[in-house]
Amino acid sequence: MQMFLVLAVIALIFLVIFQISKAAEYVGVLKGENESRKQTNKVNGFLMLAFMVVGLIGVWYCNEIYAPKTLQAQGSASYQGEKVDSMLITTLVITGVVFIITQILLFWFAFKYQEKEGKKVTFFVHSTKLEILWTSVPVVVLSILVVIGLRNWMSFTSEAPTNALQVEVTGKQFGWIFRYAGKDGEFGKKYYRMIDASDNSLGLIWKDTIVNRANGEPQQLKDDKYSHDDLVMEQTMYVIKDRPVKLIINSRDVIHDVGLNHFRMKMDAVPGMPTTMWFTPKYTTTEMKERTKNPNFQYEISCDQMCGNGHYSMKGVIEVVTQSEYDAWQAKQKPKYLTIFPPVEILKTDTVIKTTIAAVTKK
Ligand SMILES: [Cu+2]
Repeated sequence: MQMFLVLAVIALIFLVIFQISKAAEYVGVLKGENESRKQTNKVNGFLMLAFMVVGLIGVWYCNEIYAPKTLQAQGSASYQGEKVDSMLITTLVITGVVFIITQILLFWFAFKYQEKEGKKVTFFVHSTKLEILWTSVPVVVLSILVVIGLRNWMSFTSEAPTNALQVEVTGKQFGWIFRYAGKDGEFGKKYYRMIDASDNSLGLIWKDTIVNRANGEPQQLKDDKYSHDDLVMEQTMYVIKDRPVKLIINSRDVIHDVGLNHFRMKMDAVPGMPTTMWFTPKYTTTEMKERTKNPNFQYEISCDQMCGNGHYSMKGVIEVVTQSEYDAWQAKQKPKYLTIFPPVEILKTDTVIKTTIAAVTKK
């Protein structure tokens, strides 16, 4: 309803402008061409001022309505993201001030210096001082912004703190695969030719095997013990409040992009070229539900790179929990390796039971 009213007001304003210009045209016909031009000139001058006032009010009004609906209003959910927010605010304040000053000057000049009887235009060709001024000021201001940006970028992509939780994130058409190093703290090796959609989505080398290279030559792969306790899961990633998390980002097919809007983080997932970034979550998911007053709140991992026809469906969930909740969750997880290759003892017990049953049935 509100939107309809806004559109109706805009349509009415245009109608009024149209009617005024029509009326001016008729006046012109009656008064003669020269007189009419002077009249139109005056009307246009006033319209410029009106457009400026309406436009600036519109900018302020849209900001009032839409700003609270953006993620900006929630605040950053990571400590590093606060720096991103402060950069955004600084840039918006600088460009906002420049925008308002230039727009006011633009429309005010159009009104003030309209054609008038006996008024002559100043002939002004060049001013070196002015050129230097309006080149150097933006150069200095933009350089400062870029340097601050680079410094922050380098800190998010530099070596993570030693206590950081490491999570490997792999993008695929269309979803996310997360891997934790398990108890040994080391990620097992993987090889893309080992990828099997049914039980080895990352291509972990967890048995001695021979695969064919792209050129057809056989290649011997050696079982990597570190892969045996790796935890592999899809769609939901667990991270810990107040503990840095380092993401090691890969892609299994095309270029994806790990977009973490609540944490103000983003990084491309490039096939064959792992990228990294780290951040420290500030609020647990439960705390965020209270902060946003939204019981269904979820931290989202989205794909920020058009990657195919299912791109829109690449929504993953991040659960930010406390250290104890994380430990409890981790204790419940079973490494994928154990599902594919059940421990020998179980097999043995299973065989004993089967033999006993067979023996009993025989009797
Ligand atoms: Cu994608």
